[in-house]
Amino acid sequence: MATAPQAIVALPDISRAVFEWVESVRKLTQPSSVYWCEGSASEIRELTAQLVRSGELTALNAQQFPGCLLARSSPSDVARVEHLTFVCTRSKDDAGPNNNWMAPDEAHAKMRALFSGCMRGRTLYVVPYCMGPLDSPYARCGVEITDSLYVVLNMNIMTRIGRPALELIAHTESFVKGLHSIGELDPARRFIVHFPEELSIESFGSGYGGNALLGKKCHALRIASYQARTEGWLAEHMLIVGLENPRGETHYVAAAFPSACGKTNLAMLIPPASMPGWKVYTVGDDIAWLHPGSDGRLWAINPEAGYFGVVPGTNPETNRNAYEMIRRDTLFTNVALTADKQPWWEGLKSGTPVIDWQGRPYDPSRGPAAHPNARFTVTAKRNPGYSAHTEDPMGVPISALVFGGRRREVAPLVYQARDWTHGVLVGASVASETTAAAVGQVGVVRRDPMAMQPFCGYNFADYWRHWLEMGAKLRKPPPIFHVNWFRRDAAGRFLWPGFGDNLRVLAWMLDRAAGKAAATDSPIGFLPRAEDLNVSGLSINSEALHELLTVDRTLWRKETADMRQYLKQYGERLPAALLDQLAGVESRLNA
Ligand code: OXD
Ligand code: MN
Repeated sequence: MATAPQAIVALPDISRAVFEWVESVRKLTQPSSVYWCEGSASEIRELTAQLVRSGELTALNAQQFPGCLLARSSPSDVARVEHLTFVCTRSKDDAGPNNNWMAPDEAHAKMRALFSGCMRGRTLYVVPYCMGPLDSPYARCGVEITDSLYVVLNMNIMTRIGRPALELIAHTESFVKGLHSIGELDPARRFIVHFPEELSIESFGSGYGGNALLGKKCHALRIASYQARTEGWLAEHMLIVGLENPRGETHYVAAAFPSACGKTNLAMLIPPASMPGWKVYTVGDDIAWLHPGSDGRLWAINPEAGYFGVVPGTNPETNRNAYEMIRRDTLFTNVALTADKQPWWEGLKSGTPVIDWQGRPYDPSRGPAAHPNARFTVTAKRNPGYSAHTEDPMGVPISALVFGGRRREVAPLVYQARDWTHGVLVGASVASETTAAAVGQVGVVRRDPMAMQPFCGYNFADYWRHWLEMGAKLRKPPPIFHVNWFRRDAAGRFLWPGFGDNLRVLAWMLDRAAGKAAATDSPIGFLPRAEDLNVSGLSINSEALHELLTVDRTLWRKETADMRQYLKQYGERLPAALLDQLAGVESRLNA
């Protein structure tokens, strides 16, 4: 018997709560039309074609880079703006010294004035999205309203947009409200504000990824970290990578590094030829949502569906998989062009730039051809190392947690925290040289605890307490490590080759986790001896290896004093356990 075709419910009729919010924003922003995104492939093709017709996107060389497009930002809108990013909790102390704070009423009034009538003559796009696999109990949904089609196309790659997300919202009755307008792209009228207590985000005046793709940093880190604290999980700035050893056993590692410090490269690592039998699978390259599992272990999902990665430096030697991945169906932002419209960037090692990232004839005296923070947006499924477990609703079990920073000196290649509590101090102590991912001076060392300085949606003191409590809940907490791939010698040369050879360090960690590898007990934690690392086939001299694995007590005394000073600002709220751990390191250094 034939069944009657099911009537398709119009998108605005799926969730009353979403419809009412869209209506209130429509009245405020006064767009000429409202477009609800269905999320189908044909719709995305049509929206893309619109941007190519309008000249906002340039189609790249179709033979060499099929399906690839180039977008150019306004030159003053090329990175995250931490100084214009606010967390607006009722109490200032709940945002903490780690955030810029504004009172919610003041922030609402400021943003209302900016958004008022800002979409006149424009289309308002409604983008329902899901962070995490649609069938995962850990997934969370949001709706981004934006007047930028470029943002819609990026959100389509980075998240799961459209009807299924809206249906999930109607079912769960909960969603994060994200309101975005590019405004006039005027840095003087640019604000990215978060209301964690209201589960809402308002972003005005920027079209750049971290400021404008609200599912990413704003939702999946700032709002999610706040939600995670009340719900008993962690939202972290971490990649998730699966490592299969030659015996066929796969273990997953989650690793936090500050922006533009190689998370995507580590997540997509290519094993060196001298480590046959190892395989690497990527689950995520930027964000991990970690939950205690019923088995006492820590489990992780990647809330994102794509990569928004740094382009410069990518080449077949540094990361063959990334290089292959971005040769088709990739949206490039702020790269240069060759004469035959192939994308070009510093570190590519082939081709010649003719047009720079601003669309001008390339002139080396004006700086690099591609912007140092030029990006690719690409679906994770294009990654040749895409893990078959990426979409597992419960995620993957984590065997080791890693923190790292970019430091010329002080931090050795790797060390292991003595236990979870010490590991929280190790994470809280991360310091790193700043990069082009955020507006500001590049190369200055700053504290970036857990690589979350720009992304934690509440007071770090409460966040560290939450980390300590999470550890207490885990019957089998993963060991915690710290790495530094960026140590230099006196002449400024990198001591460690990095990239694929980082697997040597990861392999030691997994052996430590399994209780199989040796280490020496140092004042800052457990370090491998040179003979504990697999360096076969690696051309590194023994002095360099020795330097990489040495703790300089004088530098570390300065480091712990600096850390003590840094922690002071968190006052009474700081968990005493962290100061106890710090005192332990100090006394071992002085012993
Ligand atoms: C990013 C960042 O874009 O951290 O991932 O800035
Ligand atoms: Mn990031």
